[in-house]
Amino acid sequence: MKASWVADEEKSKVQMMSGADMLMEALEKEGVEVLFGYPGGAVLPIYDALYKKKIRHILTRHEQGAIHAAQGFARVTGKAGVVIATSGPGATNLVTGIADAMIDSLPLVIFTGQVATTVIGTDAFQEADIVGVTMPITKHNYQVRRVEDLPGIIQEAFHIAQSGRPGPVLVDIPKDISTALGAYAAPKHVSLPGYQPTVMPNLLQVKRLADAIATAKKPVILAGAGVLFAGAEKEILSLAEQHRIPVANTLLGLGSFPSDHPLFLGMAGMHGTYAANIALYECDLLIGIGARFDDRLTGDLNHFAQKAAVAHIDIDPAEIGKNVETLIPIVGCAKHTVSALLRESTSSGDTAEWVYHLSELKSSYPLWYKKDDKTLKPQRLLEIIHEETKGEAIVTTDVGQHQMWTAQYYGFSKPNRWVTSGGLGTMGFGFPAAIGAKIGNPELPVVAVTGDGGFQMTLQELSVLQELKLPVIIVIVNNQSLGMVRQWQEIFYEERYSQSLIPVQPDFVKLAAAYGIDGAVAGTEEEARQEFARALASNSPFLLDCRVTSDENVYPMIAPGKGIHQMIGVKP
Ligand SMILES: Cc1ncc(C[n+]2csc(CCOP(=O)(O)OP(=O)(O)O)c2C)c(N)n1
Repeated sequence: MKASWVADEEKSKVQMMSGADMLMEALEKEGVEVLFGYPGGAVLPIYDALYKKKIRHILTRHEQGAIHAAQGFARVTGKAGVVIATSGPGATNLVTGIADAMIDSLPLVIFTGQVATTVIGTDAFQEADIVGVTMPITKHNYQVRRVEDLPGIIQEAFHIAQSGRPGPVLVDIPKDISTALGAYAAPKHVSLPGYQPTVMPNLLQVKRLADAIATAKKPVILAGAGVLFAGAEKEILSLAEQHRIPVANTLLGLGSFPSDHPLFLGMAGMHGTYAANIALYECDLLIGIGARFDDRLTGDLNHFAQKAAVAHIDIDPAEIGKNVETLIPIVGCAKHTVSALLRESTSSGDTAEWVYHLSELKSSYPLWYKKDDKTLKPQRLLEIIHEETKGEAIVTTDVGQHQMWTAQYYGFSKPNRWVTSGGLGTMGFGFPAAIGAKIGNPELPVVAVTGDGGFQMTLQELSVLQELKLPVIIVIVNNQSLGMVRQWQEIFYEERYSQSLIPVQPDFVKLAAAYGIDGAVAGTEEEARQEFARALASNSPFLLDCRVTSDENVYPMIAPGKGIHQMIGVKP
């Protein structure tokens, strides 16, 4: 075994290869099966090397489509999404997706072409300093200056993107590096002394948390996306059930806890449930797991968990204490940390009264909307989609009201089926993300819930659906407005609807038809159910234009600047 490995290494040491071929070799070594990208001058040698390879390449119709598709792929598979774009405009078209992946901790490896090293800094054709531009929005980035460095850099890039707190890593490859011949040596292992993410928790801190659990009367778990990245759903369920601790989710943490579980309070934050937000307000012990405590979750920090001892479990030490003062900081992976906690915490506090109080709040102040079976209510539409897919689908969204209604009404109960742009709030994300999600997980139905506004930001990717015949169902929640903007203008700007109403819309069904995609309009519950069922059964691309009531608002809501307990639109 050893001898053959040595022989391989010896052989590879003397092998001369172009930079582009080294890239292909490295991608194969990383087990990459699919790339999302768009060609251009600076990456021509890379695309030429790809031509000879079996790696699948999805040609999106815009680089933003490629990166959002890679994000959808990463979100449902847990593997790095891989993107290629050319220099200059190709690279800058990726910027929104890179920032989005950074804030939502999605593993991506992005290869950008660059002008030749001989002309860097001369404002050469299609030159943009993408390394400089993306410095603050990547977990790490590189510009390759020696062809021999490529295999090692690529190995590091995958390692950094996928380990610790995942994130996007960019590798900028000047054109002359892609064409240069170099001695290829397969890298052996990554050695980064300055980057050693802490996976195992400090057991003394775990013991402190176990002690706090043993005496807490009003504990609550806030489970974020870190739980999903770590695959710690079972451990969180055991922790909650063992100690009778209610659980709330962040927006991105949905799916990490069964939505029909009696201890589940729902999503917390700006459009969270009353029970979840009051739990975070009144609790005496808050256990945050893989969550960032961002402002959309906490509301005014002066009112957030003020009566609580805060324990924060996160793999990224920079998150702990960043927004919320933390009494018990635990750096570590959610799975290992909660496993250690389960071993350590043998006694529970008396939480019976607290659990009863919160379940009363849950049933007394549920999510609500005015029902009307003659029109199509957007909330009802999401319930119908849940019923028709039996809650099993992968659902992606854009940003706005439809995103919040999906989070509130779809009822996610399984991990890695919820794909949304949480931190950056990127309109145009949902549809291309659905393409990547379907490629990553072809077994499950994939539904892209989008707004009539957001869909028009990346609808060129209909061409990809057509070409690949990907059975993605696009559901446009068509309220003929930039709904979330309209809602804020209604509530906080005395109904001055400045640039948010869009009465003239394209005929979306005809638009889909132009791409050879079947579609339908739905204006009632009945039509929505029928057409959605038809779409699902067709196992083909489908666009459903849902004409929902246009003056609907997302409630409940924490008004900007208010505390988490000061919600509007709560109705018994
Ligand atoms: C790229 C981008 N531009 C602007 C915004 C600000 N914004 C947030 S929600 C929203 C309205 C979205 O409208 P639509 O896509 O129709 O969805 P709806 O809210 O109606 O469901 C806007 C403009 C954004 N989030 N992203």
